Amino acid sequence: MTPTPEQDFDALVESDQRVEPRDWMPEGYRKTLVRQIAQHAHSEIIGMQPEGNWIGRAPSLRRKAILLAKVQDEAGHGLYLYSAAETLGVDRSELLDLLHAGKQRYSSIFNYPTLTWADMGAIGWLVDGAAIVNQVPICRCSYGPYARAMVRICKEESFHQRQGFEILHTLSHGTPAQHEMAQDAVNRWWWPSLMMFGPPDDQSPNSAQSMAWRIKRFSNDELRQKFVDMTVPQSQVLGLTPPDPDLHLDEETGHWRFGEIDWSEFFAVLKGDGPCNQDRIEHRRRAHDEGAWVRDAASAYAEKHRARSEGVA
Ligand code: BYC
Repeated sequence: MTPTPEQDFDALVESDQRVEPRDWMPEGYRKTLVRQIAQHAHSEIIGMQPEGNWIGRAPSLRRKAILLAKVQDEAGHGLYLYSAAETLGVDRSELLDLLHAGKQRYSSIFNYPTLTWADMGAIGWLVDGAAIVNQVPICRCSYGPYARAMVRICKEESFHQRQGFEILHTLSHGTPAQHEMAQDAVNRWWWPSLMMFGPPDDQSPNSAQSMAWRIKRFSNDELRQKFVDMTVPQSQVLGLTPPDPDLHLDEETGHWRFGEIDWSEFFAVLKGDGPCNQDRIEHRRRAHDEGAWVRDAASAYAEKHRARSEGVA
């Protein structure tokens, strides 16, 4: 008997091959991917704001050039991801409209302010570090375009993480005031970074299905634990202390056990009540409106070339 499209799809996923845009896929699979990839793309472009805030105030030309390049990388990641989403039949402008209308999310982490230069270090070390732990498994996600986009993104995130580590290492080993600034940034970014992995497994409505479809390879709690295990030894090299009195090494399992996460803060940020939610989205909408002429000019230019190549003009 010829297999049904659904059986073909299940067999493809089961055998760890990639689903490609023209393959049949369940509507729920397509919708889940659009939600996750769009949220991921939006996070990259909203994530440019907290760091963009420091480009003009970087302490040296070298630091300024590095930060500028990092923020540009994030714009690039947004573009790869919107392109990956477009292979699922949605349009980038449609996704941006949903973001601007508050109907799609971006990562909770970007609703916190960047108060000092040390925050650039903490974002690189902790936020990009968390992003790597979350995104490396997505390189093996069942949907081909998303998995492939993630390969290059992860390589660039590794540079970002190292530059953040280096900023913090320099500050931590500098004057007492610089050390204190670095510790203060770690104090503020530690818990929100743990929240980036999403709600605990027993409150994560999408995990079971996303894992069955092999969009997700590990659960939120598994990745969070992996991140803590990777990061605590690095904090010791930095000479900085995560702000968690309950953090301890479980000798039996080799895992670093951490204290209770304040999930009420996470859900408040998701609802729009984080310290910077309103600023971030207002800034994004304004940038979009002010950039309309650039999109119009690019479209007119592309149209002119198309007409010329077809011999119309
Ligand atoms: N923030 O069932 P769950 C970067 C939502 S950019 C906001 O566990 P899922 C960087 C979730 O969407 C990094 N919302 O969901 C850029 C769901 O919403 P609905 C961005 C969150 O999808 C610039 C609900 O809560 N990375 O690194 O199975 C500079 C229930 O959650 C968050 C990605 O986007 C959150 N933290 O798992 C520097 C990675 N967590 O259904 C750095 C790709 C959960 O109520 N995404 N929600 O609308 C993923 O891996 C998964 O979507 C998540 C969540 C692990 C985040």
